[in-house]
Amino acid sequence: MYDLKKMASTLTSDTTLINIANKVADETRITNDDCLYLFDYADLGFVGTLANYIREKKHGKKTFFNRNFHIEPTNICLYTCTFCSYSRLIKQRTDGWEYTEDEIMEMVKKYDDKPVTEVHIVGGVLPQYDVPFYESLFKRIREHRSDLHIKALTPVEYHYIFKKAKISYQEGMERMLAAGLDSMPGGGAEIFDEEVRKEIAGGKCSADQWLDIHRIWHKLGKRSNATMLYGHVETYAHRVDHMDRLRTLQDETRGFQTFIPLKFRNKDNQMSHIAEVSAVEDLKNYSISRIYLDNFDHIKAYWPMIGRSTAQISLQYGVDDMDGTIDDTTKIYSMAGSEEQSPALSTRDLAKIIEAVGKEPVERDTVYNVVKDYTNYEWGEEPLKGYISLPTAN
Ligand code: V47
Ligand code: SF4
Repeated sequence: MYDLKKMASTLTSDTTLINIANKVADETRITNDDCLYLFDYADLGFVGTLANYIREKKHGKKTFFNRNFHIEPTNICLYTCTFCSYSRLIKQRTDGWEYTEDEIMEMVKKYDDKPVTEVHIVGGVLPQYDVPFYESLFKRIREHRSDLHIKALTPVEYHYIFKKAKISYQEGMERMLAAGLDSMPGGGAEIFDEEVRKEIAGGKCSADQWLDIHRIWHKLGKRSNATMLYGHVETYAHRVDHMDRLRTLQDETRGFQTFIPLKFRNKDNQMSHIAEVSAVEDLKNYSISRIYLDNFDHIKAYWPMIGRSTAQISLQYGVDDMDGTIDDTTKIYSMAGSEEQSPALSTRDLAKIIEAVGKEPVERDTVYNVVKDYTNYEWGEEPLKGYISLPTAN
């Protein structure tokens, strides 16, 4: 590794920033005040240098991705989060979809001959999608394809369905585990600050409830992810507070695998009047989260939301994971205005995107076991048979 302390002093004469760089070099945790100072005063070059140093120390040039597909059981939702472009309210039910268990199983079966390792299930909240529904669905998926990792639902859904079933979070998560749930995705976290949460995600589970459900799940020996929706009405202090609550829980349980910053996209929602933040802000945010969350192994750039180009650049700014091939199976971001309208990348294309910035592509499973290391892989001329379809060329 290079000498970060020396490098930092060539980048800035600000003693607070130099002290933060020294902490990173010495593997000393930065404080909330340090974090806020980085947001307020550091430039992209500075935070990027620190973040890439940490990223290379943890993972070298390895960049992870997986092969997955999404199922969104419904886009109709009882809640009315102001940032959500995806949900159709009950009133506009004709615009929406509500898949039955059999229809969802048909979607799963479409992947029977594909080498996917994960199904990611998340959607709106409606009464018919309750504890018995999900227990039965998870059991059927497990029976149908035992090697497919089920990453499903967030505390938003769990809080709702457990309350409806009048069972505790503990009993509920134990039942989900018994039915075949393998891990939890990171959604529904938004911003933990109570005031902001009330403004943008009123009515759904609180920050404490979100954290409690993850805590219980981790204590059952299982893993999950965490997200942060940024770039809307929150301040930098709110972002620091959000990451502080995650870092604190992670100290207790070590159950989080990946932190996924989600950039607010402003198409067709109640916050469309708010301009989206710049790519520089996105890269700063990735970098600072890499620096602050010293107890998280991975930082993910979710390319269907941020776009493949920014995701590619983010690999120099602390990010070591690009999520998956997706196969055009999620609508959440195309409906919110992402440049990725039909998100699908073949394994080969994901690998090429990663290699183009000098990194090494590694296919992982959901819990970061290496499925295949594609470093220096000979792809040949033709797309590989059986791989998920190639996207449009750039
Ligand atoms: O919680 C909704 C976000 C999340 C918008 O764990 C929006 O591997 C931006 O959590 N602009 C759901 N974001 C998606 C999610 C996720 C995605 C990929 C991987 C994983 C993982 C988790 O999407 C919601 C919300 O924060 N979202 N609307 C919007 N307009
Ligand atoms: Fe419903 Fe989730 Fe959209 Fe909120 S973000 S309205 S909980 S689908």
